[in-house]
Amino acid sequence: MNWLRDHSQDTICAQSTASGEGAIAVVRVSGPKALVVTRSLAAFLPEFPESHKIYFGYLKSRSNQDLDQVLVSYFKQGHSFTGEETLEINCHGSAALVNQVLAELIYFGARAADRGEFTFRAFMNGKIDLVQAESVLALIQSQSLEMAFEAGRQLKGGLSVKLEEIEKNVLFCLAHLEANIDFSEENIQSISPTDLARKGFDIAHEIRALVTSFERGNILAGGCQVAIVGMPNAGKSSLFNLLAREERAIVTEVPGTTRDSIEFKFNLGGRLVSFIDTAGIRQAAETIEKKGIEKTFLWIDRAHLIFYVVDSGLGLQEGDLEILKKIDLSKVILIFNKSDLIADHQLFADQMLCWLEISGIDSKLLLKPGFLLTSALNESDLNVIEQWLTSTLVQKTGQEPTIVQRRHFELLVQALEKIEMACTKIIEGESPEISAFFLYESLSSIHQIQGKSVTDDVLDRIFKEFCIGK
Ligand SMILES: Nc1nc2c(ncn2[C@@H]2O[C@H](COP(=O)(O)OP(=O)(O)O)[C@@H](O)[C@H]2O)c(=O)[nH]1
Ligand SMILES: [Mg+2]
Repeated sequence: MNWLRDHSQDTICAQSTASGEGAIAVVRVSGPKALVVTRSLAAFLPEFPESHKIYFGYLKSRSNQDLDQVLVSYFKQGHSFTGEETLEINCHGSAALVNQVLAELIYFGARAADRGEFTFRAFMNGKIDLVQAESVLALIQSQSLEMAFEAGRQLKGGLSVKLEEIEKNVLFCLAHLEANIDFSEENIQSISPTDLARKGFDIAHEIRALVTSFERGNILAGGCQVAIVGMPNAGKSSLFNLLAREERAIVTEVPGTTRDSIEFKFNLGGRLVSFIDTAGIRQAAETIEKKGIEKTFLWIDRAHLIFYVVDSGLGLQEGDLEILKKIDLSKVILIFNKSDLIADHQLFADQMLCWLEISGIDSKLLLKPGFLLTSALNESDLNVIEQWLTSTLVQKTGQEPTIVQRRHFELLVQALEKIEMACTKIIEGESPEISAFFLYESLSSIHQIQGKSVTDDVLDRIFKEFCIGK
C-alpha cells in the first residue's frame, strides 16, 4: 500500500485479538463512520454514546438474526488510540462468529484493515510519533519481560522525549550559525564558535550514548547470547546441559565430541538468555570438527558474553592462553570447571590468575570477578552461574533510554557522524554555511527517526511487520 497517499477516510475493521479459539475476541472499528457502521449491527448503542463507556447488547445480522451477546466500548474522535472515532466489540471468541461480525461490518460500509493500519493512523493523526509506533510492534513481539518494559517506556515517549531534546539543541546551534550567515556584515556573534562547538560536542555525546545503547537493546530484543567455549573435554557440554536442565548435548570423555554449535534459549528473571555450546578448540582436527571449530570462532565474535571453560584438573593450558590472547576479554568470564577435582579453590584460582599475568594476559580486563569455580556434576553450582549472569545482565540492560531498532541505530550513527563533522568545521574556522550544512544533515537523520520526514518505503517496511488489527 502507498501509505502516505492512501491515508484515506475509510472506516476500517479487524480482529485485534489473536486468531483461533478464545473466551473473548475483540473486533476494532475505526474511522469517521465507525459508530454509524457499528450501530447497523448494534442497534442497542445510543445515537450519541458517551466516550470510554461500555454498552451491553445483542449484535444482529443484516437479516435480523441474533449474532452474539457483546460488550461494545466507544471512544470518541480525538480520544482513541488511532485518534479517530473507534469502537471495540468484545464478542465470544469463535473464529466463525468473528468472521461473520467482520463480514457484517464490511457489508455496512467498513473495510478490512491492512497490517498495522490502526497504528499507522495513530501516527498520521499525531497521536504517536514513529518511534512510538515502532515500540507498539516491539511490545507485541517482545519475548521477555525486560524487553516488554523497554518497549512500554518507548511507547510512553521515553525515547521520543530524548530525541526531541536532541532535535531542539541541534536547532539551537543551527539558529546561531544561520544568524552568522544572514548578519555576517553586522558581525553579530551571540555565541562564540568555541561555545557553539562545545554545545555541538555535548549533543554528539548524547547521541553517542544512544548509539552505544544499541548493544543493550540487542540483548533486550534478541536475548543475551552466551557462548560456552574452551578446549575439548573441559566440560562445556556438561555445563550447557546443567544450564538447560536436560541432556541437550552429548557428553563423553572423548575429546572432540561436540562438533556443531547447539543453542538453547531461556528466560532468566524476565531476561532472555541464549546459551551456545560450541566445539572445543584444538589443532589437527578432522574436517567435520574443523568446520565446528570455525563456527566456535564465529560465536566468539558474535556472542555478548563468553564462558571460557577450563578443566581445573589440568589448569590453564598453553592452548587456552593462545585462545585467550585473541579474544576480547571484556566479554569473557573464566569458568574453572571440574572444581570437584581440586582441594583448595582459592589457592588454585590465585595460581591461575598469576599464570595469566605471567603469560601477558591482563586478568583485570575480564568480566568481574574474572572467574567462577564450578563443577558440572554439582547441580547447586547452577545457582553460582545464574546469579552471576543475573547481576551482569542487570548492569548490561538496566539503563535507559535504549535503542532497540536497527533503523534508529543506523540513523543515529549518521546523525553522530554529521554533528561531529559540523563541530570540526566550526573549530577549523570554516564558513558557517559548511557547518550549517552538516547540522542540517544531522537534523534530517533525527527527523527520519521521529517520522517527521519519512519516505513511503520506510513506512511500508515498518507497518508491514505488524499483524492485522494493530
Ligand atoms: N569430575 C568432573 N568431570 C566433569 C565435569 N564436567 C564434565 N566432566 C566430564 O568431563 C568429560 C568431558 O565433558 P564434556 O561436557 O563432554 O566436555 P566438552 O568437550 O568441553 O563439551 C566427561 O567425561 C564429563 O563427564 C566436572 O565438573 N567434574
Ligand atoms: Mg562438548
